Amino acid sequence: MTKLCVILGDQLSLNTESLQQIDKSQDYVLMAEVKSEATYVKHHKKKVAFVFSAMRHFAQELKENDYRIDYTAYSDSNNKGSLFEQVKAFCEQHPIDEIVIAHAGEYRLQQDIDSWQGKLNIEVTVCRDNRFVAEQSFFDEWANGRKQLRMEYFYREMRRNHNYLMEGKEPAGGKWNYDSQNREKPPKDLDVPEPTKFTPDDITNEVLELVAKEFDDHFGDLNDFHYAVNRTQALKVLDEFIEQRLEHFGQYQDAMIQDEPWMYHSHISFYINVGMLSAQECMDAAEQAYVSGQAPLNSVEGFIRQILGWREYVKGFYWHLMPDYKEKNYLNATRDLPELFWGSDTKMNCLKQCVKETKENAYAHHIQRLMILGNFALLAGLDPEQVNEWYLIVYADAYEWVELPNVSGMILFTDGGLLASKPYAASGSYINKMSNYCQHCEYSVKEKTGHQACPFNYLYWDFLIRHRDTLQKNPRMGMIYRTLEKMDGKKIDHMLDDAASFFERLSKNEEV
Ligand code: FAD
Ligand code: DLZ
Ligand code: SF4
Repeated sequence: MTKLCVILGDQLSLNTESLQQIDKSQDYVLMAEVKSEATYVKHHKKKVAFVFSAMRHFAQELKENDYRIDYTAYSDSNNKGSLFEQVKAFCEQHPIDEIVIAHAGEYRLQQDIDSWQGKLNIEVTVCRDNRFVAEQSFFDEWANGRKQLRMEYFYREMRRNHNYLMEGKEPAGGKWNYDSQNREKPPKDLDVPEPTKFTPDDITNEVLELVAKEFDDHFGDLNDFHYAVNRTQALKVLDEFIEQRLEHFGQYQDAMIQDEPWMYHSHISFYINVGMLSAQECMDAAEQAYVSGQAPLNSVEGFIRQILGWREYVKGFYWHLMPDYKEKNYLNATRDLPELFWGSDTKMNCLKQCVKETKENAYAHHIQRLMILGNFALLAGLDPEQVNEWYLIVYADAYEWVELPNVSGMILFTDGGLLASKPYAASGSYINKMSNYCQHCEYSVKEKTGHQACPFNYLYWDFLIRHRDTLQKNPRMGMIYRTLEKMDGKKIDHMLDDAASFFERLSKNEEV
């Protein structure tokens, strides 16, 4: 009885469930860099480079651990172009009785895997995806019968069940959530630590050459590649985060500073999403820093909430609601994604900075993704399909299970309130409060109408007016609609005119 274990590019852990099912003295492991996965969307160059290099390093680790590994590189002459064809070719040459694979992270690929058994006439066993703390059935049971799926309540159950930051049955410090202490405006002289960087080794350099040649037409810069590509390096990123950044993580979680793309965030999403780091070890390290007095509770709780709360929640949410969730468009948004998302000129400094950093790093931190890029996509009524594709392309941590709920549910409100209780819409004053972008902008954040006015100001009101019938019944939007009622009619007309002219220029891809 010989088994073939297939390891996907985001399953790079010796603890992957499928590896536990095989006997390494006689079974095989297959990994392949394939065109179908590398181009189903035109991933950022740095994302492809990161995944390929991480895959090659993991294959080396498997070899060192005596696994019989069949690795197909992108340019190999026997590369068949898709995972299925690669597996099929292997099974034609070897007597394979069973294929084992851990559940894929994306619906489209899992659908494909589900068809392999019928097509190959070989038993295919799909194992649990143990990159997550909770089983899918836990989320499904929690979600069944609820009209709204609020992360906060899911998170509390996860804290209790997995005993993170608990003092008996009570949350550490008496509160579940310390976000009220976590929204500080960044001070002028903040000295943000440098991110952990690595010099590319021979394997990475070879991959960088390959990507430069084969993926030249993909978005993104390839130069200055400094990411971790193996577990030892990823652990160093985690350690340095705990030592240098965690203390201020909560305090500056929502802050943005010009030319500071990394801030006090952990930069572990690339690694945790490909299995190089486990969710548990990241949270354990943070909790330990709290216990030893190295980091305050507001930071540690905030960090653990992102992983035990948000990360687990969006994964459960995705599998609970796919495939229908992808089709939702509650606000009937249809505008094409403008060229400025791909780096064409814009006078809006906050957008310019976030797109520039995204292009350079295949990374932007949460509040840039949510309150600058996402807020603009929401206010401008951009087509959800195009916005989702953009986010899936540009970030090196993007896989549909995490990208789709964040984009459709959190920023675009396509589900009408299943994930978020209200749209995350904001005017320029929020951006001015949480960043110093406005100080470097050609627009004036203080002006509400006219050529100099910050577009976020009139687009915000235009959005609220455009969707008044749908949104004003939302209890959390009542106050803002009451403010609108009291606004001067002429001022409203002026803002609507400004928004119309902005959209006209945007649709012609003129500089805005
Ligand atoms: P930190 O701020 O240090 O947070 C720690 C960890 O918590 C992250 O590494 C991540 O694993 C987890 N986390 C934090 N927020 C979220 C969240 N909202 N959902 C799920 N996990 C979370 N994250 C991705 O991993 N892939 C994506 O494709 C992705 N797309 C996003 C799209 C939008 C519109 C928004 C608003 C958020 C998106 N996020 C995504 C969530 C979040 O922005 C990133 O996880 C985070 O910026 C990664 O950087 P970090 O590791 O420095 O995170
Ligand atoms: C993201 C990615 C890329 C760029 N390339 C490959 C690849 O060549 N081979 C592979 O097995 N996986 C790759 N991946 C990761 C997959 O796209 C990922 O496993 C699915 O999207 C499911 O999450
Ligand atoms: Fe962005 Fe408006 Fe501030 Fe300019 S003024 S940076 S467009 S929020």
